Amino acid sequence: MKKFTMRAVPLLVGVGLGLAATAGWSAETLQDVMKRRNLSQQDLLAAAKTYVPTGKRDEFVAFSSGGQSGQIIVYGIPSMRILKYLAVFTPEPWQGYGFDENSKAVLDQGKIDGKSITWGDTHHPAISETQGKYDGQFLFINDKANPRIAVIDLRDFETKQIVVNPVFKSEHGGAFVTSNTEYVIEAAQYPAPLENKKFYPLEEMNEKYRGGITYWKFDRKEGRINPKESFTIEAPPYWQDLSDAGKGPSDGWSFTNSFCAERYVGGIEKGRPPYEAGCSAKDTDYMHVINWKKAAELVKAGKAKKINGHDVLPLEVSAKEGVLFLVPEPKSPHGVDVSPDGKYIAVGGKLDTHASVYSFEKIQAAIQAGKFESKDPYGVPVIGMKDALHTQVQLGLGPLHTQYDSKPCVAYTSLYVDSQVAKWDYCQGKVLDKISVHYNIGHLMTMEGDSADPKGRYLVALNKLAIDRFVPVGPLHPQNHQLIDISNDKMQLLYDMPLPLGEPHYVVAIEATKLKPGVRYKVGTDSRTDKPHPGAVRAGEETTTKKGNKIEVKGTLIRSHITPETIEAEVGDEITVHLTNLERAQDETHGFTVSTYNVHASIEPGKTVTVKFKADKEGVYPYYCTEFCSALHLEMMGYLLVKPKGWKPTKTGLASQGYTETDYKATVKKVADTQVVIDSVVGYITSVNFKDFPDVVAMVEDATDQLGKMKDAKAKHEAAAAKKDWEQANLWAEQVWQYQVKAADLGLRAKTYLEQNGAKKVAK
Ligand code: RUQ
Ligand code: CUA
Repeated sequence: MKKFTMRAVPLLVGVGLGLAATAGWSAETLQDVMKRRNLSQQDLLAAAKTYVPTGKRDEFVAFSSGGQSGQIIVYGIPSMRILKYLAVFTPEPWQGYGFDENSKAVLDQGKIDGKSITWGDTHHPAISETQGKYDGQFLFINDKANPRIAVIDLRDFETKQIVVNPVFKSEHGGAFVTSNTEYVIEAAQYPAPLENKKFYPLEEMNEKYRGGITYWKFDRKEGRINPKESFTIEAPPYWQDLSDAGKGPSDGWSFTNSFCAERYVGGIEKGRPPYEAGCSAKDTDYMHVINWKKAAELVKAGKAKKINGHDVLPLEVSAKEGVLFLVPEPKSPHGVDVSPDGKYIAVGGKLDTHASVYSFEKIQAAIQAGKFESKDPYGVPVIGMKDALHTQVQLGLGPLHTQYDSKPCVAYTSLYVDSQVAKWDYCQGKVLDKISVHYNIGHLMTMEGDSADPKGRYLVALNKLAIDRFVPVGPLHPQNHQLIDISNDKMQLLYDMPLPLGEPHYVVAIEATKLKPGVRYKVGTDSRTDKPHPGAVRAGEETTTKKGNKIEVKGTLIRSHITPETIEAEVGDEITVHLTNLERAQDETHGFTVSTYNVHASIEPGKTVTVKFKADKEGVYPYYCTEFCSALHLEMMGYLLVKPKGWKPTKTGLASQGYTETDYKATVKKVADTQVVIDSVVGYITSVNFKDFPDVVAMVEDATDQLGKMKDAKAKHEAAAAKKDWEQANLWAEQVWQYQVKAADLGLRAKTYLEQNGAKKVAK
């Protein structure tokens, strides 16, 4: 290897000793622990099934809706350890989301009628699919309250795009993707006029209010939704609820259920029975069966009308051209889930005891034969329930959502009222097992269980209520996700996981090995656009420029300093700071904030981020790095000096530290001693096959960088010493030592890594 003359630091080397004296506690046996903690054999078995030993990783990664937090919660299965919150619709300070300019631009895409909306009611995450199987590239999630869809790139787990639905006022049946992620489906919930900012009275519900299903075109290469090629299918003012896309034989079709097909209008203040009474009065509602491929062709052929500048396929066209069909579903349906082979569609009815399994083949046969039992008031053909049903299975009270097992014909359905999960055979139509959950389960989720290739193994019950399961934390309880082992005939409850961030509605879980996120960006990347950031600079190219009252800083971050260390401004100046993290080592993120100016950024290795603010008050404002990034992290700071207009300095030069020749010599000796230790670490690293470990290579590169800077500082202290300027000489010698410290920090981490990962000796 190149000149890698590292010198470690006594302070870092001494740490490894001194822990050996504590071996005494391992004397307790398993039996002792069971007794002391009052654990049963069952508990132990459950623990063994969920425990992921220190240093090991989970088999699956779950992406949970964050409910009202507007975020996504990422956790591992089976450990149920939370790994990250993904900032989506809501500002999140750790990630700088909504506090730096680049992420603000993403949040701003979600403005509605010019208004910033800083929260979301997220319901359904969806992982991108290829041929119906999770491919681990992208994640989508909807916002029910403010009809929007967000796109998250799983290369860096960052939100890249928010699109606002141009015609809905609320939505629920999204995000669901088609088999090859051609489209992301989003269905409305509460009917409203499709035209924006247009009033019609409730009396005109039947004529002027509409539902719909939007098909957002996804451009996989760009990693973004293309709104121009997206369209909406106008639907009757039934309350569209959930959706799912067909796959295999049903690819090209999608299914959206609905409730309140009564089109009931409540109004208790006018003496009318409430919505809940009127909306569930009839025995059936309608599943919408949609030929989206045909719809896309019709839109291309110019059959859509523009509403709010967006293509909407009119109801008459869909009814006439064979795009939209309805099939009755039992009482207040909820959940519509296509089987892995694409042949069946399971629907739960909140006020029914059955799950209804529809056959796609039968639906097609009825359509082909033109066999319809009626038309709805909008002229949409209705297929008879009997002509579409494969089977109905009595499961229990309040069946909602269904997920599939890796075993053929096996499905799981949540029973809200019974607080149970039913395991059943949807081919034969029989119940196989039931298990109680705590309490009032909404969605449930099996591993990749809504894809064409479910993995079985585990099921998570997303319980709406936790009640008594956890240590009380006040009237607002956490949610309870319960992990259930489904690998055997009988289901086994393994673990309760409190989720303290909104009400998660749905979760999707993918095999961890399918995710391949990066650990750093190409230097100078704007992560929100995936393009080179115009404010990026390399080491030594940092600039601060002032034009009129605009100050622009192009700075860098590397352990342990921010360049520049001073920003001078006058009251009223507008300050833009672009910062590039120059680190290559994994996990060396720096943060950046300026006291009392409400800006913050998280700058991961390679990233460039911009913060902007107006220096509207005179004073002295420290800025600093907010991530504990090295032993000298606390020194990673600088001052923003905001001077009054026309201010003139009265004093020049800084106070002397009073360093003498003795101080300088002591520092030089410290540097020499440190070098000896560094050399031994370098000796070790270069004696093994460190080049086979990319993480170590990155650390070595960073350490080499640090050491590369020593030369300049050394020249400076020697030149100052020659002039007997002991102050400058000592300080520059100290700086040499700082570079050593940082290099040693990396070197020791690399050494530990190599020792723990079985590095082998190599011939020199
Ligand atoms: S919901 S509990 Cu998916 Cu919004 Cu069913
Ligand atoms: Cu960088 Cu702390």
